Amino acid sequence: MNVQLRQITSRAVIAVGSNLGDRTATFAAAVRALAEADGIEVTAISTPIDTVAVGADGENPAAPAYLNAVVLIRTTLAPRALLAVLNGIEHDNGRVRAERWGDRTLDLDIVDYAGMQSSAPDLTLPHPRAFERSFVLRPWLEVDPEAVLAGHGRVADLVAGLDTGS
Ligand code: A4P
Ligand code: MG
Repeated sequence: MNVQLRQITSRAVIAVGSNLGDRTATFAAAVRALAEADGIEVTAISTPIDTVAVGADGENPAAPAYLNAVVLIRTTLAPRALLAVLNGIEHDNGRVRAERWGDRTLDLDIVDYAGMQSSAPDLTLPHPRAFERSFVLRPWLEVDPEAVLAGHGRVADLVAGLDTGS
């Protein structure tokens, strides 16, 4: 009997951030690496935007500015396997983990994985700060006007809330 097994494909949203080195080249290398990774298909790439660095105390214009973007993917990888691939791409692009929220050549976060919700510290889903981050929500809305952030609602509404401060 010839049983064909189809691998389950999930949609995920990756946030890309860079505020050290040649940010544009790093962004391009990261997208290329994602597209070439086994089990990942890139389906959309937002326009990269220049953003003021956000630290624990809010916006910090003294820190190097970020290039931020969102990449939509379809993947056959489970969430932690996907995170391991992202960490490998960060490492290949010179990421050194010195301090939390510190400046970095490349940060790749999983914003959403198939609407899954998890509070595990090593992989919190959706990303716990995505709902309040303009530099995640606006690029995501650009590539998916119907996007929904699990537990928080429509991304379009979250962006509108940022605009009005509500
Ligand atoms: N981790 C848990 N959940 C996730 C997830 N959904 N995606 C764990 C990715 N990683 C997740 O991450 C720290 C730990 O989070 C990892 O062990 C991972 O297992 P990290 O990348 O080593 O360190 P980090 O990026 O400094 O920490 P974190 O908490 O991801 O920082 P944030 O919240 O992402 O903030 N300002 C602007 N304008 N633009 C930015 O992109 N980014 C940050 C980083 C701060 N300010 C920024 C920006
Ligand atoms: Mg990170």
